[in-house]
Parts: sequence; C-alpha cells; structure tokens
Amino acid sequence: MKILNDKLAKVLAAKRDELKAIGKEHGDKVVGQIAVEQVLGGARGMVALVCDTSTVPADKGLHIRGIPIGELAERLPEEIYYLLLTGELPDAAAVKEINAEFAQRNKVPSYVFDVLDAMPADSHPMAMLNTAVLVMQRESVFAKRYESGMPKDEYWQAALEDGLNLLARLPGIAAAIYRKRFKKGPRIESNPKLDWGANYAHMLGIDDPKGEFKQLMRLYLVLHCDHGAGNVSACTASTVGSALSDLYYSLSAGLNGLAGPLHGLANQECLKWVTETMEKFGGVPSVAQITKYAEETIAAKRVVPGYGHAVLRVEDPRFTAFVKFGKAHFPEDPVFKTVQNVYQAVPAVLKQHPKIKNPWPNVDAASGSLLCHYGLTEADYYTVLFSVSRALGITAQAVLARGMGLPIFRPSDTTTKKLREAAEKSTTKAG
Ligand code: HAX
Repeated sequence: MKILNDKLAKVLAAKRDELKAIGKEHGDKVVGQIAVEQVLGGARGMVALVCDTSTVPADKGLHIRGIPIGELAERLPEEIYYLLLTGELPDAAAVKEINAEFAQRNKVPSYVFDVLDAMPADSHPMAMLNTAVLVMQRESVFAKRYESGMPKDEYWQAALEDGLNLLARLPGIAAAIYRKRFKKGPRIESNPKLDWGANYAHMLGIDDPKGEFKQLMRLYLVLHCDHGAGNVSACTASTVGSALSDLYYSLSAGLNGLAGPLHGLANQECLKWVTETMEKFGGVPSVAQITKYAEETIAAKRVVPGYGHAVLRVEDPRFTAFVKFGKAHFPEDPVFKTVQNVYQAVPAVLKQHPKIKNPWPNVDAASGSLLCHYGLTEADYYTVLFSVSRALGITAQAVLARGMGLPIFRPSDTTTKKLREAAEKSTTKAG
C-alpha cells in the first residue's frame, strides 16, 4: 500500500537511527530498578519494552501517539490505524486509500469457513476467531518472503502486508462467527461502500434503522485499539513476533491472552455480573442492593469484573466515552441504568479493601450494556469485538517492531532460592 509504505519508510529509518544512537550513547546506563515485589508481581511497572503507538499514564489513561483517547472518540478506526503506525492523523485521501485497500483485500479464503463449520457448535467465539486467524497462516507474506531469503530491512514491509490482509478480513470472519455460533442465519456479504467499522456492523446483521449501531461499532473499535505494550495480549503477540513468527501466529497468540477473564473476557463477565444483579433484584437494582452484591462477590473470593486495573489509578477514559454514548442515546435503558448504579456502588466497596490498588471502572465496565441495547446480547461474543479492534494495535506494533529491528525477547529468570539470597543481600529499597 503505497501511502503507508512511503510514509513508514521515512518514519522507520529515523526511528532506527534514534534507537541506535540511544543504545550507543547510553547503552550501559541504568533507567530503572526491580524490586522483589515486581519479580513476584507479574513484572508490574518494570520498564523493559519500547512502544511508540500508545501510552497509558496511570493518572490519565490511554493516549494514542500522545493524543488522549477521549479526543479521538469521533474518529474512524482507519484513521486510528494510520495514527498508530505513523504518529500522524491521515488526510481524507489517505483514509480513502486505506478503505479501498481493505475492500480489495477482504476476501476470506473458503477453507476458513470450512474449519469453523467443523468446530463443535458450543466452541467459544474466541477459540473460533483464533483458530480462523491461525489456519490462515499459510497466507502469510512474511513467512513466504522469509523462506525465500528476505533481507532484514524489508521485514516491516512484509509484516505490513500481513497486517493489512488480516485487518481487511477480520470483520468478515468475526461477523461470520457471530452469525454461525448464535444461529443468526447465513453470512452477510461485505458492503465495499461502507467504512471498516460500519461494514463490520452491517455483516453482523444487527437491525440498525438509524445507523446508531454503526456509530457505536466505530466508537468501540477506536476505544479498544491499543493499550501500550505491557498488557497480556500485546506483550504475548510481540514476544511471539520477536521470534519472527509471522502475524498470523503472533496475533492469534496475543488474542488467546485477550480471551482471559482478567483481561479482554472481562467485558463478557461484566455484562453477566450486571444481569445477575438485575435478575436477583427483579429489575434495575438500587445502589444499596448492588453494594451488598459486590460485597458478597468479594467475600466469595471472586473479582468484580470491569473494575480495577494493573496500571490505571483513575476512571478509565474509555469507560467515560462509552457512558457518554449511552447517556446521549438511551439514558433510560435498564441495563445501562444498572451499569451507572454499579458505578455509584462498586468503587466505594473496593476502597474498603486496601490491597485493591484501583477501585475505578475500566474499559469493560460499560461496553456490554451498549451492545445489549442494540440487540447484541450474546456476551460470549464480546471479546471477539474487542479482538477485531485490538488487532489494529497489535498489527501496528508488529510492523514498527520489525521496522525498528527489535531483537528476540528474552528476559531472565531466577530461582526462589536465588531470589531470597539476592533479596537478603540487597540493602537498596525501591523508591
Ligand atoms: N474485584 C475484586 N478484587 C480485585 C479487583 C476487583 N475488581 N481488582 C483487584 N482485586 C484484587 C486482586 O485480585 C488482588 O487480589 P489477591 O492479592 O488476592 O490476588 C488484589 O486486589 C490486588 O490487585 P491489584 O494490584 O489492584 O490489581 P492487579 O494488577 O493484580 O490486577 C486486574 C488487575 C485488572 C486483573 C484486577 O483489577 C481484576 O481482576 N479486575 C477485575 C477483572 C477485570 O475487570 N479485568 C479487565 C481489566 C482491563 C482489561 O485488561 N481489559 O481487557
């Protein structure tokens, strides 16, 4: 794709030079320290990755290339993809070219549907999506070119080809999974006149007379696009990609991580938790009733889904953007009203437990109620929507990683015995 290839060739050459210069001038300097609690705590807060696509300041939430996500809420996902890759928002001509490129590349090989048809009818939609991505590995431009001796400085171009092909096909695959898995009828053909998000909405087949569901889908795909490099899905995808496994392998691996209930699957869990409260209390529960239910959830040693975060220490701006959409379009919807009552109740409950570092809602706390309003009620499907969006960030990060020449990822480990010995010997405290 000419416009992205030309732009990235310049951006990446400058980036490689910058990284080389930093390494040469400062390679032996220390920029952080690791406390025992970080070694035992999932490497939380340990800086060991380079990521330029987005950052997640604990007190502000997601910024894409320096721009707060809230300011990008009205944009198209295609624009965000260009921004993630290049650091700049595209002009109208570039958006048109990306859309034309997606339309040209979107044909899903028929064997993908054969494989999906062969899966057990009760397979989780995420298992179906990740199988579909993996089975397409034979289409990888990167793998073919690597086999025929591709030089290192062309890796990023081949990764971009794989990324574009995957992004073009994912909405069609994801929509087909929805229609098959939840018995919604035959697949719906793509409409090349629609933008990426609207076309996905169209292929899902949700009744949308006012076009509001299409609007929600664009917003959904923008808000979930990326979240730095340290989260489970991005980190997994980039680790797999660092071995020069192509994007079919690495995206599928990353999205398997997104399928975990502490990560992307929380949106499914969250809607279930919200509807559980509605069933228990026979309608929209009061703040007091939700407070009690949240206390019971924690007492049962379960988490309250949609709340807390490994990095954030404030309300997630993506939650704020979703709530704004709900208030503008259907303030009286009972599920949406329950989500707002949950917001009134849960932070106060979580604050009673000092070990919980962030009592505020994350991205997953409201999205299900919005999807539900338009008739997309099958919560098991929600992580697939999240995945289609997150593929923007994961594929962009992969192109940049190959373009920057980042090496194979290989952190070190220690034994429990050695950790104890090192900790006992150390006199330095983190701070
Ligand atoms: N409900 C109950 N307990 C919670 C909690 C919540 N919402 N959030 C944190 N805790 C608990 C943790 O389970 C942990 O308990 P243990 O010490 O017994 O293991 C303790 O509080 C400390 O956790 P933390 O340091 O505050 O948070 P972590 O970095 O360990 O975990 C999680 C972050 C997001 C996994 C956590 O807050 C959680 O499980 N939240 C609910 C699930 C959820 O909403 N996940 C989606 C997160 C956003 C995302 O990735 N979306 O894709």
